[in-house]
Amino acid sequence: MSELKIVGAALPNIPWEERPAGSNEVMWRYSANPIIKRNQLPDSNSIFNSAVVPFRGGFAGVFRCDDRNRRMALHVGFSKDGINWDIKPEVLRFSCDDTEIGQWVYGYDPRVTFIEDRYWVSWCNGYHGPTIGLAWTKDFESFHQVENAFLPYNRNGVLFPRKIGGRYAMLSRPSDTGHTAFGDIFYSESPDMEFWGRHRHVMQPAPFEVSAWQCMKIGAGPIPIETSEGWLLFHHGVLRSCNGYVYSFGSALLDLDEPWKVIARSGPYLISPQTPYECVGDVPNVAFPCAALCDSATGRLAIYYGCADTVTSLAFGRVSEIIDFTRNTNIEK
Ligand code: BMA
Repeated sequence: MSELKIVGAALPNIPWEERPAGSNEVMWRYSANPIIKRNQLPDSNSIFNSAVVPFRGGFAGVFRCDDRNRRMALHVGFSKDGINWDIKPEVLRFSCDDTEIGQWVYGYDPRVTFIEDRYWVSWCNGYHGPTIGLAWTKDFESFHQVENAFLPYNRNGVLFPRKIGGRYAMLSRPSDTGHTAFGDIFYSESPDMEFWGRHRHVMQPAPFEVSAWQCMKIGAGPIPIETSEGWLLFHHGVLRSCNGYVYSFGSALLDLDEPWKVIARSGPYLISPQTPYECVGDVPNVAFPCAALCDSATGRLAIYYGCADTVTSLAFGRVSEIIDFTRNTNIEK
């Protein structure tokens, strides 16, 4: 196999900790998790399922902060090192040309990516049920909301970091009003970030006997990472146990030009809720990734994931090892 190439900028200041001595885990947790506590803001009940990107030599992010009325809101944050975050106490509000669309109802589970000349935010946006909201910013101060990408109900809208075949591209997970036991990932294209179509099926929950952690529903996580082997996608999966839902995450490799074609998909999870901060909180047993930083020069990777719908943590890995793991444990035949 030729040498792996990762597309994207070098990120020498990526938050990082080496794999603990004696560990054989493909991904390992940061020793000082969780990095963001539930009550970091004066009025926050929980801060989790949040998205970060490199910004002006440091990092910026959009954070899901549920307040003490248990309203779901988004907040902007900045960090020099990706670990210690200054999250703004005021809620993020978008400007929007259309008041019907711009009227804020609720928003959660943001993702952020840089495309061409601006940062795009996608999130689960309340509009007669959850759908995919889209907005852009250049400075993380003013944010401009555009049309919702899809009809409700839809969640986990994740943009690709560049146009594919000349069009913007997004993964999403059509669903319904509740936590119903279904959910496949689809691929959609847009010429202009407003009209979305050419929908393609990407992947469905795995059979229970094959990979039970992802057998009930699945959803795309962080922005896919472009490599010479394909797009590296992290996705969460849900197991319905006798004691409630369990959210873990694993990995898949998607075709570079036709990303609805799955090259490989991990059978085992990478991270499942096992530590106290993942198992205990407002919603126990949740590990839910929404962002990844990658240093293309070294292949080091840092994933930000929400824990128990309460706090935010970091896990580390190496892109080449995760691709090998995905191929070696492939369940897509
Ligand atoms: C999902 C989303 C996530 C949440 C998860 C577990 O459907 O609502 O925000 O982390 O459920 O509660």
